[in-house]
Amino acid sequence: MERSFIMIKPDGVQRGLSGEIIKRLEQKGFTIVAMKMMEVSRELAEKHYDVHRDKSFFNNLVEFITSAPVIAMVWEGEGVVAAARKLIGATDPLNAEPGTIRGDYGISIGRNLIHASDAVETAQREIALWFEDSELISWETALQNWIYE
Ligand code: IDP
Ligand code: MG
Repeated sequence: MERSFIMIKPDGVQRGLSGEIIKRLEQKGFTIVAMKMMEVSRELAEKHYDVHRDKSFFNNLVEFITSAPVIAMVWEGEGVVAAARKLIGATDPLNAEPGTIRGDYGISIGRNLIHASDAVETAQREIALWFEDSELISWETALQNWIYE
């Protein structure tokens, strides 16, 4: 079953939107495989955003992600990587559609509330970066047959 790395960023936690964000993923039918609240080290933040290392916003991004606690999660379900990106909306909240998390709750690109892996291979890299294998809980919801045909 497909998995995605999803993180509620410091602004999402501070604004009390963690429950709302988790609720949206949960109600879609996806399941939580791992979840931890944590303070992010500079080293981890830089590895996570390595692809953006040469961008002008890289330093601000790392500063921000390490500035206050985040909630790091792994979610599971059919097509969860692409579906989570849709639920989250465009990177710039002002361009994100209403009904998406960023579209409903954000304004600034540097305060867009949530991260989600952008591809299945990225998800595998990010999950391995943020979690030990022993932290991932394999389980099947009793609602399986009511969510999947
Ligand atoms: P994504 O989070 O939608 O995948 P990416 O392009 O991977 O977007 O960028 C990672 C994060 O870097 C974004 O979520 C956003 O917080 C920040 N970011 C991206 N582009 C800009 C920018 O132009 N200015 C400031 N921050 C940016
Ligand atoms: Mg990205």
